[in-house]
Amino acid sequence: MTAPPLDPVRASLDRALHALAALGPEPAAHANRIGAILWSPPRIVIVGRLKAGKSTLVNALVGAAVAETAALEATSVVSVYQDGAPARVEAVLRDGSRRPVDAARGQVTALPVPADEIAYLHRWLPSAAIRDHTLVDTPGLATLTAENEARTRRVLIDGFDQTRTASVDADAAVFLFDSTPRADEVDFLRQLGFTPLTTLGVLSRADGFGEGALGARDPLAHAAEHSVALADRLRGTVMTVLPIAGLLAETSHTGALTETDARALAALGPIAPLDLIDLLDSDDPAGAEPQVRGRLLDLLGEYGMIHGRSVAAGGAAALNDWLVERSGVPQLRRVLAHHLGAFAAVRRAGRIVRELDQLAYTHPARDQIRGIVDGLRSDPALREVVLFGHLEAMLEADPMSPVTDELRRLIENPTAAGGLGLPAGSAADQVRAEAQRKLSWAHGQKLSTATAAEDAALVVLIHTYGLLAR
Ligand SMILES: Nc1nc2c(ncn2[C@@H]2O[C@H](COP(=O)(O)OP(=O)(O)O)[C@@H](O)[C@H]2O)c(=O)[nH]1
Ligand SMILES: [Mg+2]
Repeated sequence: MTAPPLDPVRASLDRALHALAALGPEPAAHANRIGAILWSPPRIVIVGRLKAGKSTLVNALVGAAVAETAALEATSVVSVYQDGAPARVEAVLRDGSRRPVDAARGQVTALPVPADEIAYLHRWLPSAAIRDHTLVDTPGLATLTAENEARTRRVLIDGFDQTRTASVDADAAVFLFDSTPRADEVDFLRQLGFTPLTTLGVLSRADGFGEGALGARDPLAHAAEHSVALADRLRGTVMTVLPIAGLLAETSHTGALTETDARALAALGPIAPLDLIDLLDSDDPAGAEPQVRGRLLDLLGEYGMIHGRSVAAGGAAALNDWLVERSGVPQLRRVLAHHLGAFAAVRRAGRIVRELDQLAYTHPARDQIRGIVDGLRSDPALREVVLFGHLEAMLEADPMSPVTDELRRLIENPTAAGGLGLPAGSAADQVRAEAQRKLSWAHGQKLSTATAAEDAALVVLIHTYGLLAR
């Protein structure tokens, strides 16, 4: 087996770390520590209110029922899901020490110490679905329990630079809400320090959206429409909003559905939707035994039961395919792989540059380390990483500045024309002229910058436009 080729960003960072290690045994120890960040997959944290459907979505993405969704003790602590064999669970305590945790088929039934002594549960399971990014399930914010919120904050914010060992170090976030997110949820998300490029919005429980399964409108279509409006309204917070029915995906992706289930569902076919819902609350054995109907409801929800009946006549495999398609999860996976995951990797690379920067200030070999960092910053392979760092700083300092928009467009559009706001396929001389125009604009801005972040960002913009103008 040969190792996959390094992408250019990682290759550059790897070279820089080797140069650092060559400075002596002590710098080599730092290189090893920073290298561990480089070689572990980016972490994507799932945040949202209690009962928003976070753990259900984690199960769907992992393809196994590993995240507890019942009101167990384990639902109140942060869990980190990482690809690895053998499947096992460790509790990382707040002092950084680790304890093994009993887990039967991945499910944690009891914690080895009280929940507030635990920073997070570290769970390994062999799953290709989490090979490229580690998933972090959180207990949920606000409402109901102030304690859960403190636990989520502790790991994600305070834990971030204070207790490095116990911190989760997430690179991107999936933000779940089941209608319109509340102001306090959006605030919390901003405090986590993610940018719109590293935050994906999910309109969860889309199968029950609006008037629900019995309403005049199809809830999934209604949710899709609402998602577009929300994406526009939350443009400063999320990259986009996707409607997701996590329950349907959990059932189909974990292989829970049997041929018996499909037959039982199909047998309910002749019953009118309203009568079917009434029947779910009664002991009447019509169509199927109450406990069979209860199981179907747990697996499919009201929407899946009402609309899945005709599909179920074609068997469990057909029903499974229908659930996958209706859930919206294939689309979510694509965004995770190509957009959110990609920006998470960019952000992680930026963290490595910042770690090196820190050393260049504090280490006795600061001059050599400064040389290594300067080399990285001017490396064309790291152009996006450097721009991204400035975008993060600008979103913090002055999100409304036109400089922020310029940075965002350059990062989101890999082509020269797109980065300058020109249509794809613009002629080379048009691209040069536009770059020249923006160069003059940036020089003008540089005369009266509002913040230090803007001043630093303009230096990089001027350099970038200068390259494009040639
Ligand atoms: N109908 C429906 N129910 C869902 C969906 N996602 C989650 N649920 C249910 O909502 C409840 C809370 O889900 P859970 O994933 O534990 O929420 P968490 O607190 O955010 O982790 C569970 O009973 C789930 O079965 C969904 O997409 N559709
Ligand atoms: Mg949960």
